[in-house]
Amino acid sequence: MTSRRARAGRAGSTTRRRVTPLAVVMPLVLLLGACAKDAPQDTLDPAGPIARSIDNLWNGVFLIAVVVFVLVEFGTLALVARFRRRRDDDDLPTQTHGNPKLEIAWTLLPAVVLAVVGFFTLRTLFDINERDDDDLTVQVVGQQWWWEFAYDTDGDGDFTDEPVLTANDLVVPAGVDVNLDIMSNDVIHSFWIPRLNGKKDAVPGRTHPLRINADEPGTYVGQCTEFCGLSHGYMRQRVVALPADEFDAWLEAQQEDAEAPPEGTPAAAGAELFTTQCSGCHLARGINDDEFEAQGNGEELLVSGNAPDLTHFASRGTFAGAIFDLWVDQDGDGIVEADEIGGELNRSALEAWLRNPPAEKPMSAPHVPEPGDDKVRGMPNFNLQEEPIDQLVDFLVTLD
Ligand code: HEC
Ligand SMILES: [Cu+2]
Repeated sequence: MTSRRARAGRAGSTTRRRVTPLAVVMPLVLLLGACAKDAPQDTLDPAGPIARSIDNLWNGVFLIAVVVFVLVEFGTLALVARFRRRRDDDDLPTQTHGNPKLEIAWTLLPAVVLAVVGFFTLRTLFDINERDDDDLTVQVVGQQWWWEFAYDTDGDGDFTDEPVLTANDLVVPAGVDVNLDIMSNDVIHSFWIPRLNGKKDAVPGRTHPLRINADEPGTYVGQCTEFCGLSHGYMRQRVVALPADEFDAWLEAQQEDAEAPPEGTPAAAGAELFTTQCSGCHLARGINDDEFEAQGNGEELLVSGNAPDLTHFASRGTFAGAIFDLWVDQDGDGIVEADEIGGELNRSALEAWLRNPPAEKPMSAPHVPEPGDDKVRGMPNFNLQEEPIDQLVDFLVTLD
């Protein structure tokens, strides 16, 4: 006959056996995860002066925290060991109440430590937020689920009189401060490029300033860090820092209109399709200006009132919230860098996007919208056939 206790004992030991590997594996996974090499979104690996001053502050605060932790933990352990109950001794230790000297000390000491930390934190905060209005300013607009960047090229504080409007890739000159004015068209998002600065929320109806500065030309990745609905996990952003002369050339080129593809080519057929099917939301300047305006600039169809400007679509490294590579990542480091843009087209990804966008990236855009319908979030499925998809892709890559 098995007693209840024996059964309970067996059950207990099986749970224990199941729990033990998990208890070992979980901390190990965390520990190993923290050891990741080549992690592109590493705040502890700052790539510019602003991120570096945050890192310096963090190092100091961490050091203080380690000292406090060691003192408190080892102090507690020492006291436990010293006053533990001994086998032959059932007496309580001498009971005391209060020790003014000790209590004053452990009130004052933390206050002093916090005041020191607070001083350096505030100093860093003021330091990294000080901006010079003569620096290039870019308006950053978060929306479900991608970022738009508008450039104030003449420095007059207005972003709408400039035709420089792009998405996903925030192109900046390397080695100088760039001001960002961060906003949102729908819900709260948060802009973060960990190697260049801290996070800043994008809140509808407000403009939040941020500054970035990248020492070296390169591509710095980040992601939206405020839950913003269905595809929040598929909302990324990149900063592409270029040498000054390349940046100037980029800025010039972005101001040009797109050129219509030569007549009779598949790309020309694509442009035609684009004008009829896509003008409700997307503009390619020089291609569908009139239709875009007539069909409501995206405002009639979209909750955010806005879809990516495609005038220079092919000059970007990624698309759809920087989730998909537009060009093949030649060196296999997981990031399409400036010198890989315009190389080998990642054609299958772009075709898949046009075949059924909500299947590639979850979006609440279930059907082909008409003006007057409920507004949609994201790009709907147009049930396009393979031939028009090919033609559209041929057209889209001419938009460089
Ligand atoms: C109802 C509005 C709407 C229509 C119509 C529409 N799109 Fe889109 N499109 C969007 C939105 C919104 C996004 C951004 C989706 C995201 O990244 O989450 C997008 C993204 C894209 C992108 C990626 C752009 C980038 O830089 O990230 C391409 C390319 C594109 N659309 C092509 C097309 C083509 C071609 C058509 C016509 C067949 C079309 N779209 C019609 C709303 C629309
Ligand atoms: Cu977001």
